[in-house]
Amino acid sequence: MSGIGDVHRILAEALAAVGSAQSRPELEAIGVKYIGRKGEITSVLKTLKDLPLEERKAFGAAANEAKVKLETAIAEAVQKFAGPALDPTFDPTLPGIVHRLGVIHPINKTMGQIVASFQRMGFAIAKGPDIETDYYNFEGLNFPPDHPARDMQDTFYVEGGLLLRTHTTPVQVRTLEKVKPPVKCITPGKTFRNEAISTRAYYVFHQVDGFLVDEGVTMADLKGCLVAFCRDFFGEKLKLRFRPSYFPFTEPSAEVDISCFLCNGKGCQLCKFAGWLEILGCGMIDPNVLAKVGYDSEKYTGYAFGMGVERIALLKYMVKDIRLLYENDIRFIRQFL
Ligand code: 2NL
Repeated sequence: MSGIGDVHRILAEALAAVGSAQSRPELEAIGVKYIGRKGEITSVLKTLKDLPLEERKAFGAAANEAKVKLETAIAEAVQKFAGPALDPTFDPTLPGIVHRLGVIHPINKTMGQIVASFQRMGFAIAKGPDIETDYYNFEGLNFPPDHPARDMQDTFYVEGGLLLRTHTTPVQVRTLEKVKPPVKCITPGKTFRNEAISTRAYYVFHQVDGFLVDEGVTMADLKGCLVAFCRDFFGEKLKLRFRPSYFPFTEPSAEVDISCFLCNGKGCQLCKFAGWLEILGCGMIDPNVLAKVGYDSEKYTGYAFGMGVERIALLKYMVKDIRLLYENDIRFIRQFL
């Protein structure tokens, strides 16, 4: 036989269990134990019919109240273990946001291809500072003191008699000073010239210079190397033309033209109907330059070359204005996948 005291005791016990429950299944089990079909409170309610009428009322009310209290307590506790509410505005059937891959900038891409081509021919890579001394940029490269390229018009001078290198050739002088021949190396990098900006010129640009110094190096070695590079880079069927030219640091000097890869030399917009495209400058390193880095210029000879990366990129991708390479308009850059 149960009394109201029993109901209160069972309810207190059940509420304590709810309070310490750690999961939904635990709460469900508590529900079954106390208010399920064979639960303790349910059983108590089943004994009502055996009680005298006067007691039945009060006892029934107490047991029902206990049942409701426990139901409410369980319902509240279940909330604690419920997952986050679903956002009613979220539509899982919508297509996802596509994060497009970036692309390599056309200048870096072109420079990487030039560098890779020379690496395949066994050239090492050397790097050097963007800010240079007059010695490495000019003096060591046999620039006469009154050479126009030293003019304030072309060179950005910075504090302390230093300057922004106008070519990457100073790195070659630094390299030659450090190592003994045979040396075979290229110097890719940024260069700076104080020039008016136009469709063809910008005050920052990139250059890949290269040289080889050893005993018995001749102009034929230079030709072989550059023919191999141009055919590798622009196409196997190219013709090359070596035109005599002048650089303070090479003697003899030449400029290399390739037959236009677009029209095969017939003449078109790209080659301005000349059939030829000017690609790079080169020559045999002036013995004065070799002597300045401490080499016996009777024993060693070397060839050297240099090319502007932007110039080659503009030709290769048929871009009409160099400024497009520096504006970084993502719609332009994305085309160079
Ligand atoms: C051009 C022409 C050139 C070189 C760069 C060089 C390197 C050494 C000694 C002598 Cl170690 N010269 N480099 C030679 C001839 C031409 O560049 O038009 N560059 C954009």
